[in-house]
Amino acid sequence: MPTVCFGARRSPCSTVIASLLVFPVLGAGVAAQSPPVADAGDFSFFVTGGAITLDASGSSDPDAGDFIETFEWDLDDDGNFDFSTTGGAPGADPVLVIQPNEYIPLLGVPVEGLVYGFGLRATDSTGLSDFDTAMFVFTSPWADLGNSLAGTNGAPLLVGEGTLLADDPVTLSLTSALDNTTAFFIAGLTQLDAPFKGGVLVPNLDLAGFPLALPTGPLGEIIINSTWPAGIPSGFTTYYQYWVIDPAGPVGFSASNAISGTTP
Ligand SMILES: [Ca+2]
Ligand SMILES: [Ca+2]
Repeated sequence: MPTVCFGARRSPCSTVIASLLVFPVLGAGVAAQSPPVADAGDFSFFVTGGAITLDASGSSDPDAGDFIETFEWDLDDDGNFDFSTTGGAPGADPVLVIQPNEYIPLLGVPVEGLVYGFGLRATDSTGLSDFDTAMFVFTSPWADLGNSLAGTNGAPLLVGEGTLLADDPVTLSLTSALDNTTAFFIAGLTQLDAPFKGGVLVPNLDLAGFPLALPTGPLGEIIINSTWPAGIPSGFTTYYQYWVIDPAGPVGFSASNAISGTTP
């Protein structure tokens, strides 16, 4: 066995060699911990008025036996974390559902189409942290399904407004219809998309009480203000369209675009 003394003049040399061999062994025993990797998730869309789901389940910790003990979220980008989960091995729950009454005080009523960034801090059991940002866009619960049929004043326009949360106000506005005529308001539970009087009838005739004959008045408008009923399950979609008695239409009718509303 070769003897290497690294110029040490102490004797015996073997003592020095033994010390050099011990250091790497001790080093392995106190291996440096690594911070976790925070992952705030992909770009997400949420319906205005609905709950948002913060999902950090893509986060991880590279150290064997270590785990992410705390997930913290900063929704209004003020540096203070507003929501958190914490827990011991195998780690904190990475998914957090935030209700509108929890996030509106921080964000205000969300602006549809605006991109929001929510900060995430993931901290492992040794206190090391990593940060990531989730990007969110709030979308309308209403969708424009098209299929208007032009009449005297062009294509009648139907617009839905409201969060579609229980007991919140909801408004359906028809404009650009022929004035002083009759319009048939159709609300359906399913989408029919059937050819009808030169156009397309979008809502199915499957809801009691419809079609509903209403006057367009001198302005060619019909504004319905109501309250969204309670008890409608999340993700439930309804469909709306007006058909207007109008001699300028291909078969004596014009039609509004159809819209759908989906409860958050
Ligand atoms: Ca770690
Ligand atoms: Ca905050």
